[in-house]
Amino acid sequence: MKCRVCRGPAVIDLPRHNANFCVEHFLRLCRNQVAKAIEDFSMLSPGDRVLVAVSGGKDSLALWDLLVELGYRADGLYLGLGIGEYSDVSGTYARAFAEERNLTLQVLDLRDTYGYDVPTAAAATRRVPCSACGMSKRHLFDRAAIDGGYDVVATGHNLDDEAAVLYGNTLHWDLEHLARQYPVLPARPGFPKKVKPLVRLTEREMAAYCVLRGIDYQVEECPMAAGNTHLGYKAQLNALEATSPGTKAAFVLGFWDRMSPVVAGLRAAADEPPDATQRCVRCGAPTLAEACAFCRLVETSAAHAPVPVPTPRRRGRR
Ligand code: Q46
Ligand code: ZN
Ligand code: ZN
Repeated sequence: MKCRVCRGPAVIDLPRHNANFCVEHFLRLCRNQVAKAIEDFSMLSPGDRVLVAVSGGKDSLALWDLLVELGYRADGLYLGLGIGEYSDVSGTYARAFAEERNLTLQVLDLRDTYGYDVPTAAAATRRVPCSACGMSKRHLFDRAAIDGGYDVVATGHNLDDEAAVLYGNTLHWDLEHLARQYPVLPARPGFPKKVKPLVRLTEREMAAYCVLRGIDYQVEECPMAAGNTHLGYKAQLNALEATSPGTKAAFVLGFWDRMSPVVAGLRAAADEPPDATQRCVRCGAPTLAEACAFCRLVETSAAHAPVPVPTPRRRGRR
């Protein structure tokens, strides 16, 4: 197996590019794919201060590494979600990554700061854990970015994540979410700009990137993700990709290239703040109610007795 670029020994085959790559040229391909996504979607400007949403998994740590490699000023924020051993180990990897590279990592723990964790919030609200978790993450990353004077929040959503979401949105013809599915969300009053620079790279490529860059990361899946419909969509898309390499990239990148002009009007409407002048009486975030959804979640969850975490499912490094 030879590298397409230098004909040296290759370490990875990428069927969707119909090519193999050595370490140096695979890492360069990853940097180029991120740079292209940033340029194509006007995600970042050279002097931007970037806040990376760090989970301790392969995608967010690879993203942080790639942004620093590309010369961006990027700090990290790790949220302790209180999902038992899974969160403890994830936090250890995030801290180690930052310490080894002398990067700035803020750490915020839901239980220590707000008196709840994700399993307890799920029980208190009687909704799936990802609902309370996602709302907490969105609110706290937004707030940290605004308070810290960051220009943009970067998240590690990759091509597989976007393909699974697009697949679900398309199966249900969910026009509102199709309109919102875009790798850049502009800043608006009370909310920072948000970008997804890994949208041209797959999960497998991000795992390989971490291994080749010596980045240790949390390989376990979140124990609260069991039954998540997106995992099923990913499996189906992987089956399509195996028989027809490039399907996922064509699906997602083609959507943004060809469907975005069609849904642009819907997206502009979705990006409009409901009422930029109305603010949460507790935290000051934009909201339609007296207290924002996050502050109401905190109130409900902190009053609930702590709920234990399910045992994590084991899986190997991909
Ligand atoms: S951490 Fe949170 Fe994910 Fe776990 S509870 Fe769901 S949303 S699956 S990225
Ligand atoms: Zn090479
Ligand atoms: Zn609030």
